[in-house]
Amino acid sequence: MSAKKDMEPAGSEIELLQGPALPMTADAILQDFTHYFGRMLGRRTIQTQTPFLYQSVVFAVRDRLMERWGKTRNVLQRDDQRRVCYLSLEFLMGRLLRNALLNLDIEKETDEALSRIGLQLEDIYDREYDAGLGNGGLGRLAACFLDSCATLALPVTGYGIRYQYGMFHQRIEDGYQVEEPDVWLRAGFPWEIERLDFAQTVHFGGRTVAHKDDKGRMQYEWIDTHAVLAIPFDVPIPGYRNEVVNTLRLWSASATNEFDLTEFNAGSYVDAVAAKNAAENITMVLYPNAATENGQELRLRQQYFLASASLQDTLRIWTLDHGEDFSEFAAKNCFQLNDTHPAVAVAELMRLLIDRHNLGWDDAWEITQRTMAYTNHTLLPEALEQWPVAMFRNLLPRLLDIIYEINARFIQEVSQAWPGDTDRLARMSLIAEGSEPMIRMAHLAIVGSYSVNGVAALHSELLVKGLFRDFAELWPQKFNNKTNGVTQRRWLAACNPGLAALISARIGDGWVTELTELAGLAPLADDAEFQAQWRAARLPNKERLAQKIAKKTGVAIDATMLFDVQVKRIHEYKRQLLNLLHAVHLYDRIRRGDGDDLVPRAIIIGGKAAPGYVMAKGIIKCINNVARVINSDPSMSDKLRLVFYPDYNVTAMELICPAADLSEQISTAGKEASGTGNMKFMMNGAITIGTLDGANVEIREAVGADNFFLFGNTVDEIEALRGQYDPGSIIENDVDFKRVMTLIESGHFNRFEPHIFDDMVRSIREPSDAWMTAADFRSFVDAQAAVNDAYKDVAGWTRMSILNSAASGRFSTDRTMRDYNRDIWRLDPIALD
Ligand code: B0W
Repeated sequence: MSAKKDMEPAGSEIELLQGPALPMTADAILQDFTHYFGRMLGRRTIQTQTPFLYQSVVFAVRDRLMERWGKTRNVLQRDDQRRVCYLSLEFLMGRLLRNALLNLDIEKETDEALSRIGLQLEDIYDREYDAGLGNGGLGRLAACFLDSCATLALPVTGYGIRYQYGMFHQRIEDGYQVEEPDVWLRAGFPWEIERLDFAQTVHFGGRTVAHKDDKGRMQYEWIDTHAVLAIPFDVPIPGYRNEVVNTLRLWSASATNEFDLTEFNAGSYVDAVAAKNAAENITMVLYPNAATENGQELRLRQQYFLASASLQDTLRIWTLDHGEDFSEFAAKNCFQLNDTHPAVAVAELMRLLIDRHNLGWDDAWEITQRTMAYTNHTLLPEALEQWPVAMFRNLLPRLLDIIYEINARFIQEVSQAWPGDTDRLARMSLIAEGSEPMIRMAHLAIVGSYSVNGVAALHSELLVKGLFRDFAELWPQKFNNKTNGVTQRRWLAACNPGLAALISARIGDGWVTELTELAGLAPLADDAEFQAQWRAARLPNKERLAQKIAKKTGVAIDATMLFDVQVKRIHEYKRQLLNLLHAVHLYDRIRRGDGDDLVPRAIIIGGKAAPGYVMAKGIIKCINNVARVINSDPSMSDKLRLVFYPDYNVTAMELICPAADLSEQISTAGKEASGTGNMKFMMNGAITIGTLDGANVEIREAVGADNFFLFGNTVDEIEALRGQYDPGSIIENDVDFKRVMTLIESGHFNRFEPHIFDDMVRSIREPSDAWMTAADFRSFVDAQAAVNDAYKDVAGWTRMSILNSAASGRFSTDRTMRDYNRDIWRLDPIALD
């Protein structure tokens, strides 16, 4: 051990970590709660509407996390362990209190403490604001990863951005989505600790100058920049009952000087404050993932800000202990890039090592290539990031120099591997030439990384065969698959306590940390008594959701109906439209008196559309219009309900997934990289209706074809169809489809709003429709008919439900993280004393 192993500035360790730990009893929790509520927050009476009750509970819990957090950090420093920085522009954390109590094993004690003063823990949970620092699956995956890494005691630190405004709130007005800002920090975020002592400076703009040093080596300087301060806020990430507490470090931008004193003294107060605002804009708002928003300079600023601050932080920690000796750096550090969003880190690490730490190019490049690993999350061309070279030159001139140099050396390597293959060179180059040259961030990420992975087996295969084929031919060993997962602590234990208790009563609670133990449920799938208990455990979940829907939308749903659920971002490739066509088909059948064999069904759709995505917003409006017609038609009342669930988010999913019978995973094959909602539904006993896309393929393999409703064209069939696709004749030759289209096109659902659905309907009829909705209509409707029949057989359906849960073991992020660790990270677990 070296003399000083300290990530923090020198100072003697305070008593906190040496004295007796805080008791985990109801008495002690109540005492601490009272202290915070009365003494710190200055409250005298208990009013349930204030945020102070919730805050006081969090402070009492946070104290208990704090001790464990300190110990975890101490051990990390002592053991000088290899660690991973998970770099992500998104961490969709949701609420943290229930999860913290579960992992610390003090839910009962906290409940007891609060009930003594007449409070309900459930009400306190409801006071917590959902931390929505992400768009959807990619951000929620990062959050599930953190939970699993802490539970597996893996030294992984999340690095992200502390957006002032997270994912917007969605209100539905006259059927339309209206966006409202998410002011999630208004009442403070009591989990976070500001670490001003670890602030970093990040530079933008200016220019580079080169000169030779006294040894004749070229030195580069980036000068005349605008500097912005990056201030870290740390959030504790507790492992499940293992005393580990990892860290999520979120950066907030601030002006380096509160404001420019020269300008201030010269009398231009406004200009002085403007500079401060420009700096703070960087972390103001999360981009709501829209192709139309791509290319925004502010977004590039966010990406660089995250990459630079996080790398500087890592180098700060490194040099505390190792000085300027980087020989072991790559053995002790790994940076996992969550998609290309933080990929500029490849060039930034080069810059820091060369310009700041005086390494030569080759040494710096070896370190970079040995520390960076890249995860791809999408094949959609519009999501593949490219930045204009001109923008880089203005904003990050030194980084552009470095990217050009990386590219020059890379092109050299390619031309040696394939002499004379200029097409391939152009395809693989980091720069897309053209009237406006662009930097291909995915290529930068691949070239700079030792590992490139996709997020489900099919997706990884398509990457290697298609999008990244040239690279996979050059470096086959870099490419691998890591199928996504979800944490069963949040997505079963916490959100479905009734079912969780039933499962634990039968097979023990080992599944909470080893999800494959759910396989022990399979032998019970035909047991009539267990089946009855299974249904009895799920029914209150459906009632709870029905109540919430009634409150939010005014639509009454009976809990015995088939709950048919599709919740996810609204996107054409996810095909909410196909779901809607089926709803209209059912409506049409019932209207015609052809609905006698239909089981009562509630179709529930939820999700946000990017504010600039016109078609997606049109789809929301259309769902709402169809819903209004269906729900106000008395002949539908006990047969069919359609609801749009507003403001879908993590907290909503915690209510929704335990209540779903049918999980809609109906994307065009080849478009959904993995999906993770599909896994949450499965775990909670919903049965999937889905295409062979993303992780659906593996879900079906795990549960067996008999317990999955498959439909639709495969990836190969979709590709073969392109060019000869004729939706017009498909519609013409299918009476059901034709009726559905006629109803919609006749204005039945938009009597007083003429033409509002024209573009949407036209997209279905277009031979160029990339999502091929019409191609899968018939098989979707047939699969739904099979669902209908299966639901009538109560025992048969329950059996399938149990078998789905039982087969979900593979879809835990505990497994995903073990896979990453085995193949990419190679971390030792934190060895707490
Ligand atoms: C997210 C955000 C942005 C952006 O802000 O520009 C661009 C792309 C994404 C994104 N999200 N790309 N892929 C995803 C989703 O990631 C999850 C987790 O791996 C997958 O389950 C989904 O299939 C994928 O769509």
